[in-house]
Amino acid sequence: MPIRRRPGWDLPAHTLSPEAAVLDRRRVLATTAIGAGAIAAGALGLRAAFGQGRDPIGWWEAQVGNDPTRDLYPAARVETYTLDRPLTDTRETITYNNFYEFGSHKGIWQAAQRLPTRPWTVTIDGMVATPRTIDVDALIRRFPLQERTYRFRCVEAWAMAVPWVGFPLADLVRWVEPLGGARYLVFETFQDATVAPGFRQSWYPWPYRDGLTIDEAMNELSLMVTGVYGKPLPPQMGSPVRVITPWKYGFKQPKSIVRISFTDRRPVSFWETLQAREYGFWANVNPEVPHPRWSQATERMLGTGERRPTLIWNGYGEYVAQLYDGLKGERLFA
Ligand SMILES: Nc1nc2c(c(=O)[nH]1)N[C@H]1C(S)=C(S)[C@@H](COP(=O)(O)O)O[C@H]1N2
Ligand SMILES: [Mo]
Repeated sequence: MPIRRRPGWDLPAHTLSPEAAVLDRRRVLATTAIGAGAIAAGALGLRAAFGQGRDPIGWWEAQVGNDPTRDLYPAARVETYTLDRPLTDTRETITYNNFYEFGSHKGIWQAAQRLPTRPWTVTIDGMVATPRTIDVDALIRRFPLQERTYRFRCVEAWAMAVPWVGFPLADLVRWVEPLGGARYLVFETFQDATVAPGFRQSWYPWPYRDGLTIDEAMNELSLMVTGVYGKPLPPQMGSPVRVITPWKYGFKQPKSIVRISFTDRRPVSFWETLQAREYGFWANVNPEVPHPRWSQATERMLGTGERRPTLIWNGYGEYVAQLYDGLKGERLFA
């Protein structure tokens, strides 16, 4: 049985995400010995390096000035994907994040500034015609970038509406030519304990990973995201490249990807490894299937706090419902 418990480094309870509350007692006790000191040291180093209280937008603009792909922005907007709600305020989006590598709370934007996003390579391996490792700038320049406005829904019931910039994941899949038997692809996040304190929290099954079926990856909605709000991604949002599948809960959408593997076996994700009873493979947004610990009927918009009814498939059923026709017996929620 999972229990809700406050870890030893004593975050205010309201900043601790429900996703983090899956830890069992043994793991929680282990943190007090090692975790607290390591995290405190990381935070101090950061304050020394960057100074306190800098404006998140200012940080971002400074990074954009050094980004080798900045000439690709802003990208042309594809008008097909319309929203039923206003875009979420930029500052809210870039300062309220889940990125457990940098801490199991929402306020990691400053800690994430330590992520060295260049040089950066992405390895594409497993069941593909030609496994390869590609420089991320070459990857980003390989496919035309476009802007799309999408709804985003975290399994914790907060939501936002975001203008992402990226290229269709289908373009990448076609380029790498999966072998006939390949059925899934798995995204893996960077893992470097010298830049992110979360890796010292050894009860997490690092690196962060999650996967999709090839059919899901080929769906027109699936986007390899390199930017947001007309600029390259800030580190806290998964720079230099992440994946976005807007009909799925946020945890299915790994950030700062270093590897994409093609396989014939269904992968077990980071969250599924931690708590299979709560987080499964499909993780499609569904207001009628509660999380074991809370309802999914409504969501809270970042910034405004507005409560809205959650939409089945997060409102993208016309694009994706047919992907799941043969799977009615499976848990299609989390
Ligand atoms: N590498 C990595 N990717 C991740 C996560 C994470 O902790 N690490 N959290 C996921 C979860 S739970 C959510 S809700 C989204 C949050 O994305 P955002 O912070 O850019 O809004 O990132 C997802 N991708
Ligand atoms: Mo999430």
